[in-house]
Order: sequence, then C-alpha cells, then structure tokens
Amino acid sequence: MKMKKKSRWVNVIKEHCPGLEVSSEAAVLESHGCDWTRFRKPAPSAVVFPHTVEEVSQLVVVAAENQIPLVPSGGRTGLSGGAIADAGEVVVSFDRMRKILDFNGVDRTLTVEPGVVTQVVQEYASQQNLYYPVSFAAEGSSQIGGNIATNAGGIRVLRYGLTRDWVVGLKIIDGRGELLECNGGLVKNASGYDFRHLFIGSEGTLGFIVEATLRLTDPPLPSRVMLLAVTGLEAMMDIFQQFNSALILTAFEFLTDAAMGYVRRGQDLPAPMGTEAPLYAVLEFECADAASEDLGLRCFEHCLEQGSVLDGVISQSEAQAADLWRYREGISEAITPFTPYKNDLSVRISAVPAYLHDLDQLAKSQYPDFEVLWYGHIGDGNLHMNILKPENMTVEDFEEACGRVNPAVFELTRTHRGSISAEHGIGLLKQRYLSYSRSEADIERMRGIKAVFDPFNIMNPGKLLS
Ligand code: 2HG
Ligand code: ZN
Repeated sequence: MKMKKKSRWVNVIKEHCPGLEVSSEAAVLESHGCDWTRFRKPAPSAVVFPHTVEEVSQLVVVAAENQIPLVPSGGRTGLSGGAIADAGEVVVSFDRMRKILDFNGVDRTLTVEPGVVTQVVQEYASQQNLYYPVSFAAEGSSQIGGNIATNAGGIRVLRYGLTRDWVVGLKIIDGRGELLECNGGLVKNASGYDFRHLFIGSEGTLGFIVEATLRLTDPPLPSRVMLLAVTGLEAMMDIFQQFNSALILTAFEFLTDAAMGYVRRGQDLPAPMGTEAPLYAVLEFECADAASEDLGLRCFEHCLEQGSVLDGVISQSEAQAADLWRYREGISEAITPFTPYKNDLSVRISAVPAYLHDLDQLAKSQYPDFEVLWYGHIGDGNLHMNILKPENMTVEDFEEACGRVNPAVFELTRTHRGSISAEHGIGLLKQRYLSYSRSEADIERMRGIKAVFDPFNIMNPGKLLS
C-alpha cells in the first residue's frame, strides 16, 4: 500500500467525519497500533476515538465508500495480534466509549459501552450484590468489547463458562455502517439465527461492538484456594478428578516448576511451600461451611496418601487466596521480557494427559535450544505453551524458528482432536494455521458470513481469515 494512499485515508476521514477525534501522534500510533504481542511493528495511519454509536456508524460508512481498512482496538491485551495495525490501517479505539448505560435489577443485566474495563464491570456488579464471573489476569485493562470480540475465557470457565455465556444483548455496527440489535437482553428468543453468537469471537471481522448487555448472577460463595505440589501429569489429572467429584471447583489451573521459577523471580514471590515438585496445581473450590473445608482437606490428604501430591498450602483469608493466585496469574507478565512465542491449545479434558505427553516429547525434540514453559487452565483442557526467545536471537529469526515447528504442534493437536486456539483467538499470528482446526469447507462458510456483514472487507481485514 502506497503512503500517499494511506495519508489520503486520514484526510478523507477528517473531511467526512468532522467531529471525530483523530490522532496521528507518533506515541498514539505506537501504543494503539498493537496488542500485547511483540511480533509485528505497529504502523497505523491514524487512531480515531469515536464518542458515540453514530460516530462509529458514520466512520464505517466513509471507510466503506473509500475502502479504508479499520482495526478495532480495546484494552489491547490480546495475544494473537487481533488488534495489530501494521499496514497503515485506521485504528478505531473505544477508549472514549466507557459509560455504564443501564443496570436492571429485575433482569439482572448491565448494559455498557464497549470501552468499559472488565474489572469495572466486576466491581459494578459486586456493588449491586451480584457477580460478573469472567476473570483473567488482564481484567484490569482489557475492555468488554474486546472480551466479547475474542470470547475471552480465563480462570473460572470451569464453573461459569466463557464470555459468550454472559452476553444477552449486543449492538453492532456492521461493515456497511448499519446498526444491528442482537437479542435485546432476552433470556429466551427462538426467532431464528442468533447473530449475537456470530459476533462473539469474530475478532472484529464482521462488525464493531458498540453496546453490550451482560447477564449477572448471584455473588459467589466463599472459596478456598489451594496450591499443591504435584508429582506428574497423570497425578494432576487424578487430583482434578478427586476434587471435581467431591467439591464444586471454581478453577483448576497448573504450572510447571520452570514456570514457577519465572513467576517467582519476575514477581518477587517467596517459595509457596518447603517442597519442590515438577508440577503445581492452583485450585479453588466453593467453601460455604466447615464441612466443605473438611472435604477439601480430606481430598488433599487422600492425594497425599496416594502419592500424587507431595505438599500443599490452603488459603485462610481472601488476602491469602489472592497471594496464591499470583503464582499462576503472574506468569504471563513475568515472562513478557523474554518475548515468548505463544501457543494457546486445547483438547478435551480427558485427552489432556496423552496430548501433553506427546506435545512435551515434540517440544523437547523440536525446540532443543529453547526453553518451553507450560501452564494453563488444565481443568478446561487449555494449555498455554510459551517458548522463550534466547537473548541473542532476533525476534524475526525466533518467530521463523517457532513457525517451522508449528505445523508439527498443530498436526499433533489435530490428531488429538483439539483446537489451535482455545481462548486467545486466531488474529494475525495464527491465521495461516486455521486449517489445522477448521475444514476448508468451514473456512469457506466463514468467508461467506464475512461477505454478508462486511461486503467491502474493511472490518479488521487480514485477521482470522486471509
Ligand atoms: C493466562 O491464562 C493468559 O495467563 C495468558 O491466557 C496466557 O501467557 C499466556 O500464554
Ligand atoms: Zn489463559
């Protein structure tokens, strides 16, 4: 794309959207032209900050008429490059659309603009004595529009499901600039195709979310968090089975000893217990009374006797629970300085041991010179495989080296009937591997759906689908 054409785009937008806030400041282009991935250089031609739905619509109409590619931008905490603008696109930031629009105590719903931060939703719900359960490490800066566009998961999916399960209404501006109202907050609505679910997880490729109505639920029961030193993978799955059948688990996560080392060094955390182990589990269970706590301790003792657990700690207060969570939730931030190449893989829960065993063998043979860290939401069958960049290697060479092994990783994932993206999306970085998880016929159907909602191919073009 020639620079002349790109700068014309900005002028066209300025001319036809006179009230729209537009920035071409270098620092803003740099900050808003990418997400948390560090494998592409941000190079948008402008960042626009609409304040209203009408401004978004007007912008898209102008973009459609002039073939201007638009990249939606929320909290930019994504890990697949879904919010990267590296080819002169115009970034559409939702930073100025941060209002909570309505709370309905009878319906137990909260209607918000897309730029509202996830944690603000959680806090608002809790002030109403209700609960928004989607939770993950980036919740302090991620925005609800981005959560919905990527169907964000996190640590409590095991108990509460994904973002998809909490969206009861959406307003969308599609690729023609038209407003779509999806489901309007209804619990039941059997009136045909539910477009809402097409937009959830579409990574901004079909339309932009301009309003969302979220379902809230009862506040959670008190809980306890345990951090367990675990002897191996089979043992990990036994422990999951034990606790899951005796108690109501709200999370079941794992990390390897290497990941433990990085999070401790990166976050300056003390050893959680006197014993070291190849794997650690962080689990959380509902604990309304002494009987549940007893049951939790009995499960722990049983695992200890069986030899699957070597040691463990249990929280006695909310502060201690938060401290234990840091060993799991702090990993991603702690390893960021090592420019990790991320694969976010999933298989059915029952397939985890065989899959992880094969994957680990593959990693050892294919990445002999790289350090590979494992952690993730093992109770959902979701593994985060992070390959750390050696200090003396360029980002380009490192990405290429990881890319050479990807086909084997994804082929193995296909063999185990899993997915190449569990919760981070396809974005820019995983797009060329989509066919490992979706058939050519499926991809063709997706293209057909995109053409319906985005006939001019201006909504986050080049992401998800090529
Ligand atoms: C997590 O579960 C996030 O911590 C980030 O999904 C995963 O760093 C990653 O690969
Ligand atoms: Zn995760």
